[in-house]
Parts: sequence; C-alpha cells; structure tokens
Amino acid sequence: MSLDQETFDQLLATIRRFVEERLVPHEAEVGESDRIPDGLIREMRELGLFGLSIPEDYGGIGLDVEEEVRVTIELGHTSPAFRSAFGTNIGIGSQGIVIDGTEEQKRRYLPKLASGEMVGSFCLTEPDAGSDAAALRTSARRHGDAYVLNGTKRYITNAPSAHLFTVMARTDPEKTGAGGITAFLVEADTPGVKLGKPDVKMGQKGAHISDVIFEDCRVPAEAIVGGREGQGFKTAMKVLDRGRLTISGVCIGIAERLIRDSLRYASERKQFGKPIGEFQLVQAMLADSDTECYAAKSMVLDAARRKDAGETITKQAAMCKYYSSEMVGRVADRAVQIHGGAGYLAEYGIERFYRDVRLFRIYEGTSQIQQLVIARNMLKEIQG
Ligand code: COS
Repeated sequence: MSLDQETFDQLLATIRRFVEERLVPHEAEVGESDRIPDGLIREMRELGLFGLSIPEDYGGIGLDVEEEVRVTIELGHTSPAFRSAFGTNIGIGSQGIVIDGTEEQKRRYLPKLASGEMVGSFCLTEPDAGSDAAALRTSARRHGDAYVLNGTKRYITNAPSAHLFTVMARTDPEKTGAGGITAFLVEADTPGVKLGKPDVKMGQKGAHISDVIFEDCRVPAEAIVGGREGQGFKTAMKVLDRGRLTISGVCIGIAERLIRDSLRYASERKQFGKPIGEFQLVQAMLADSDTECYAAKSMVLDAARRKDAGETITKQAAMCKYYSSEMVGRVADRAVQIHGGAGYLAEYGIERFYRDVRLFRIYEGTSQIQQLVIARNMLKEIQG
C-alpha cells in the first residue's frame, strides 16, 4: 500500500460522501445538459481527484494500483462522465509520462496534471487505426532539432478541454509496424493543433470527445516521451495495461450501483400482491448480477495486487477489462428488465446507465481485442 490504512480509509470515505452528496444529485442534469457544472469540477480539483495516481513527489496522491481500483469502484457508483472529467489526468493522459517520461518531463507536467490546472489527453486512435493501433499514420518528420507532426486522431477523450496531448506518431516511415512509433508531448496551444467538433455520442453525456488534427505542428525533440524514438507503441501498451484495470473498476462500481437500485426497486414494487423481489425469476436476475459483479471484483483486485508486486499483467488486465465490461452490460440489461417500464424511462436513470455502459466494451480495446491479447499471451506461455 502506498498510503497507511487509516489515511486510505478516510480518502475512501470522503470520496463515497462526495459521490453520494454532490455527484448523484446532478446525474440527470448532466445527462440532459451534456455538461458538468464548473463548481463540481472545482470540488474535484480540491479533493485531489486529478492527481490520485500521480506520485506524491510530483504533487499527486500516489495511489498504488489496488488503491486506485478501490477508489475507482467508489467513483463508479455514479454516472461515469464525472470520473471522465479527471480520468485522463490519472490514466491515459498522464501515465505515459509517469511510466516512461524523463525527469524534466515529469517535473514540467505532472504537478499541473495532478492539480487539475492542466487536462491531459491521449492520442492513439485514428480514422484508419483503432484496434490495429500499430497501423497509425500520423507522421512526425525530423527537421533539425524539431519534429513536424501531420495527421488526424479520432475519438479523443477530453480533447475539447485538454491542455496536453500524448500523441503517438510515426517517426520512421520505413517501419510500418509498432517499431516506428514515437510518443510526443504536445501542448494544445502549439501552432498547427486543431480540434474537430465535439462528437455527439450515445451515452456518457458530460464527457466529451473530438478529433485532434495536426497540421505542420512543430515540436522540439525534448517533446519525445522518454527522449527515445521508436518506443511510443510500447509506452501506449503499458499505459493501456493499467488503464484496463481502472476501466474494470468503473464497470464494477456501476454494476454495484445498478444492483443496489434494482434490489431497492424489487423490494418496493408490488405485483400479484407482493414485492417483485419475492418472485424467483426476478431473484435469479439479482443473483446472477451480484455473482458476476463479485467475480469481476475479485479478479480485478487480484490483478491489481499482482501489478503492485511488479508482475507483468498484460493478460490479466485484458481478462479483467473483457469480463468486467461484458458483465456490466449484462447487469445493466437486467436492471432495465427488473425495473420494467420504469427501466425504459429517463426519469429513473436506469436507461441512462444502460447507454453509458455500452462504451466499456469498445474503448481502451474492444472485447475482441482483449480476447486476442489473452489468447496470444496463453500461446506465448506454452511456448515458454
Ligand atoms: N506492454 C509492453 N510492451 C508491449 C505490450 C505491453 N502490454 N504489448 C505489446 N508490447 C510490445 C511487444 O512486446 C512488441 O515489442 P517487440 O517488437 O520488441 O517484440 C511490440 O509492443 C508490438 O507488439 P505486438 O506485435 O503484439 O503488436 P500488434 O501490432 O500485433 O498489436 C494489439 C497488438 C492488437 C494488442 C494492439 O494493437 C492493441 O492493444 N490494440 C488495441 C488498441 C486500443 O486499446 N485502442 C483503444 C484506444 S486507446 S484509448
């Protein structure tokens, strides 16, 4: 553990209270307006949420992976758009620097990301490179002691509010695969950085994505993460290993929330003269949801502990993301079913979660990519 037990328990209790008292009451409003009130973002900054996983030496709280997963489960008890506001700062928008950055890059950016003064964002996906991330085409050509970036990144979370992008670009046009890719730190106000219109999404209203376009965008060589060309793909994969555990934590938190809401509804709603929770077919749905959620939680905490102990958990992270995101999809579907007509109405919020959770099976690697990563690692294991 990075924090002592008492401090960590206090942090968890504070976050639980913040979620219940400050975020849950704003869920419907954020879902309708597609905007998180500025005051709530300020409160998130004050609580240190933008720096949860950033090391203490650089102004963050420095949670280890298990602690971060536990906190993320709490944060999952409300609409995922709230966590998304700082999710890139503690995840894919900062971890490239934390894991592979130079000391100078850490000192320059991490304190501002930890305080929330800067929003960080991660640019890997492109119009023609999503699951096949190594096929990306954004180029970074060397000109003296600078690089010039050209290309378009797509579906970039928090791009509309970002100050800093971690951009994966091809520095070696001769190498078509992962080896020719380099990660750059590009500040959003650099000439040649443009944003597309915020995309209109199915769910997770209040969290915004857009294209990020680089047109002859010139950055100094010191912008390369870690200072070495050709390491960007590996940096991205390491970032995603941790990110997939965190996304799993969000899925578990939302599943817990939906199970709690379904249980309450099943105890109150009466049909045929008794609460519907007394009918065995409804009980079966509740039992399946709780069992699957417990299984996901057990796996994610195990994988997080292994990562904290220094193990390579690429396979386990893929398993957790695959299982947890599919699990919360089933739990949300059952929650709609248990709520019946009410589950389909905006007023009860269940349909909003149903739309929100659909994304988890897609971003930070689709379920099919997770299956591929799992199987490839199994084959590697038997080959020794
Ligand atoms: N940690 C460290 N290094 C890793 C790694 C990991 N988790 N995964 C792969 N690598 C390394 C490999 O070891 C290999 O290095 P060498 O060339 O030195 O052997 C290199 O990276 C290339 O790996 P690989 O050959 O497996 O790459 P592929 O092009 O076959 O792609 C997948 C691998 C499909 C797994 C990858 O493209 C992927 O994860 N795609 C999904 C991307 C994604 O999640 N996108 C969502 C948007 S980001 S929010």
